[in-house]
Amino acid sequence: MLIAIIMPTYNEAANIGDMIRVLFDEIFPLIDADMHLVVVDDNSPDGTGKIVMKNMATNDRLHLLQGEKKGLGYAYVRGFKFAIHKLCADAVVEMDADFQHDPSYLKDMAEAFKNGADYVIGSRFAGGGSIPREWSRHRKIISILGNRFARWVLGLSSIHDMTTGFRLTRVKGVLDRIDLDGLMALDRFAYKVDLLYKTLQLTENVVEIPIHFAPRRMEKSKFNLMELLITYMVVMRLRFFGK
Ligand SMILES: Nc1nc2c(ncn2[C@@H]2O[C@H](COP(=O)(O)OP(=O)(O)OP(=O)(O)O)[C@@H](O)[C@H]2O)c(=O)[nH]1
Ligand SMILES: [Mg+2]
Repeated sequence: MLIAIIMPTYNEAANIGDMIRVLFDEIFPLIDADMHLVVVDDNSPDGTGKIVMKNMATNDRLHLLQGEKKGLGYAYVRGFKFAIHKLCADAVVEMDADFQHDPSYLKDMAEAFKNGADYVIGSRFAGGGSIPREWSRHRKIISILGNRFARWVLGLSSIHDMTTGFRLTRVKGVLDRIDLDGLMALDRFAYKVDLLYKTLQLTENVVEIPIHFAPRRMEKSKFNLMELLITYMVVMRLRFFGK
């Protein structure tokens, strides 16, 4: 069983070295699967790619895809395709590089997949999950209400987190049936809602794992109000056009 973690990076030089070390030295040995990490770097000017390359010299389960900066969804699609066609992965994981997604949840996610789940959602809003206490009140309200709005509009009350960036997806019969290039808003964070919606049309075999979403460890956030606005537009388009 091969699980590929797809990790997009843009200017994450302060995080990526630690992340590679924690994953390969501490987390992957605890998981009963062939674990690979695919870093999808958009030619970060801070040298993120160079750090990955240095580590690749001694690690054949670490991969780097570099390209021009087209946005988060495009980076993920490049990573998914590599995992599906080059690594023949059984599952892929979407995960951030800034330690907001605690790598220790990977063990539970892999376990749920092994037990038959097609889709494992790291959920900040399921009972027991949380968003960072350090976030401003403004950002907390946007996150909570935006998520509730999307759930309500799309009638997906059984799923508690519509925009989480931490998810495992089975390849066979699920991810390989989705037209990845046709997803909406691939240049934005909002592709996540469309991908979630399309994945849920293919399977009901879904497990939500409550996660504590930590504050970003280092470097700057790439999230902004435009991401939010486009997410609303994707939600409305899915509601009224279904695609
Ligand atoms: N390759 C690539 N990676 C990106 C791009 N935008 C963001 N990322 C990465 O995607 C992940 C999520 O971005 P963040 O800036 O952490 O967004 P966020 O978690 O919503 O915001 P914070 O809570 O403030 O960190 C990080 O690993 C980023 O480096 C992009 O355009 N291209
Ligand atoms: Mg982040």
